[in-house]
Amino acid sequence: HLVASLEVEQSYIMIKPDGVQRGLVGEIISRFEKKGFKLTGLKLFQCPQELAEEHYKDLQSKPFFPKLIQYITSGPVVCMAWEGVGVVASARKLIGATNPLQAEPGTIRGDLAVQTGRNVIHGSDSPENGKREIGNLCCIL
Ligand code: 3AN
Repeated sequence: HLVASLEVEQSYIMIKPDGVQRGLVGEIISRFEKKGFKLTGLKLFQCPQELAEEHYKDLQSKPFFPKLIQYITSGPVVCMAWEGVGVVASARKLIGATNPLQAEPGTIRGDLAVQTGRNVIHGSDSPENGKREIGNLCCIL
């Protein structure tokens, strides 16, 4: 359970191919803007296989890993860096639970998604991973 810190942090937020395809980019950016976070990088990007595997390397041994890589590389994603006090934990709250059926109404996944395998958005799970993920994708931001 992530507790919001008082530090200025950066979170890597990525709108997945289903979110882009469904026209949810504006709606999602708007939620982060209205909350009060600062957008410090943004790019539409077609993720190559190798970078997708690096991004999700902690999930390599999971049975759904091949499907996850296939999904994330299936179309363009919107890569973003968002900055602010406690942004990592706060973004996770705005995003909601991994399984959209368990995500609370009012959250992005709770309002806009149904399936875990099509859950619209990614957000860093720690400030360290925020740095790592933005670093990995820095070439593209
Ligand atoms: P979150 O995205 O909420 O941080 P993680 O890091 O556990 O969740 O999982 C990363 C991604 O892997 C999820 N966003 C989802 O797309 C996929 N995933 C996680 N668990 C499952 C599952 N049981 N079946 C299919 N895909 C999954």
